[in-house]
Amino acid sequence: MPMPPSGSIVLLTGAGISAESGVRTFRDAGGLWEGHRLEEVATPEGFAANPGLVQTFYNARRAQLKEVQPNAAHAALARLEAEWPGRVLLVTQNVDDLHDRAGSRNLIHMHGELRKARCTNCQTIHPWEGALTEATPCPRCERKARLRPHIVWFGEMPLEMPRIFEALEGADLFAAIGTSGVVYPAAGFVEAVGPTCHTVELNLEPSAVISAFKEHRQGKATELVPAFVDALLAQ
Ligand code: BV8
Repeated sequence: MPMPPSGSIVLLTGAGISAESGVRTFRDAGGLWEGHRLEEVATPEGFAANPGLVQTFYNARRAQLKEVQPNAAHAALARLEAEWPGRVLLVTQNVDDLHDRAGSRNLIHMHGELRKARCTNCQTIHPWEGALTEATPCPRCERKARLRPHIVWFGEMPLEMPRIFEALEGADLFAAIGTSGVVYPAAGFVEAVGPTCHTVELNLEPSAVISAFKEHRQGKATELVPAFVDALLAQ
């Protein structure tokens, strides 16, 4: 892999890295999550129309986090961050906490996190483990019916975009892992790196943007990612 020995690495992960931990991917559900259409459960309009349905949908996914564990791919990326002499930034589209639990620290959840709630009255973001209901008061401003999942829905601006694009511009290596390349702006990140940056896609299937990558490796994340990290750390 052509890159300087302490170069800057930017990683992008999607649902595919958590698939082998038992977290359903977005595409496997065929765009239907637990039988719900995207528009119903992952848009601000859906939340406004039926907040109870959306809170129940996210409460179930938040509860599932207690039943799943990080896998060897999550662990390998945490090891890369700990042992690589240069900068490593991990940007994840995933709202699960598996990268956090695997030990990744320089981590951006660009689509938000299941284990956080945001008050639409005072904008405070709270760590949140249990269920959210319309009756739950905001711990800070005490207003009821104003807490929502701290999740970026379709039509909403993903988080920390300036920081992500700054890292992409200076990257010597960009790797996209387990993402279908359908959802923007994440799918466009590979186009935002400089001309000398090496780009590689690691995926079970070719993504929608595979042609934009200089290299691609096909297989399961728990096999590809540890080998990818071993090769980087051995150079
Ligand atoms: C925005 C939180 C602008 C919710 C999510 C038309 C064209 C282009 C773009 C658009 C368009 N119409 C609308 C848009 C914009 C829209 C978009 O891209 N829509 C798509 C559907 C066309 N994007 C947005 O709305 C974004 N915001 O654009 O804002 C703006 C500008 C100004 C001001 C305000 C706003 C916001 C997008 C964020 C939406 N929220 N998540 C939740 O999770 O509940 S996105 C959702 O899709 C998931 O979070 C998921 O992370 C994400 C992407 O999916 P993937 O992670 O890639 O997962 P997927 O299942 O698709 O693929 C899995 C992959 O893993 C596959 O490739 C598979 O092969 C692989 N795999 C499976 N198993 C394994 C594996 N790989 C390795 N090993 C395995 N074992």
